[in-house]
Amino acid sequence: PEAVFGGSEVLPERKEELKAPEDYTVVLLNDNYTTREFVVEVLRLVFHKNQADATKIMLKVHHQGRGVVGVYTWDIAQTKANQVHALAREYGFPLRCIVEEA
Ligand code: NFA
Repeated sequence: PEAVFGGSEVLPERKEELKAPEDYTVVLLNDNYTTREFVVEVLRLVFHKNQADATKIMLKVHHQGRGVVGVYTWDIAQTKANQVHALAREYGFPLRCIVEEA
């Protein structure tokens, strides 16, 4: 698409190239085995949530099946998802999170 002059539009219509890169949502998924305490610890360690916010997110995931943890660049979102899975494996929990386009 080209730039439109003579109107109010003076910028190229390439919104996908102008969008800020913070566009990947990390979504935490519920399961029946991971302890509530472990989920809260992961949210504090990996996502820098305080106790109150971590607890709020954990309960939302527990009751609704999934919940948004945060929105990040692609690299940061993938790294955090990997950290969650590495910690879960290390402690023997099946906790999962997914990265979705915002
Ligand atoms: N549903 C888990 C339990 O009852 C807790 C949990 C919350 C697990 C959020 C995963 C995500 N022990």
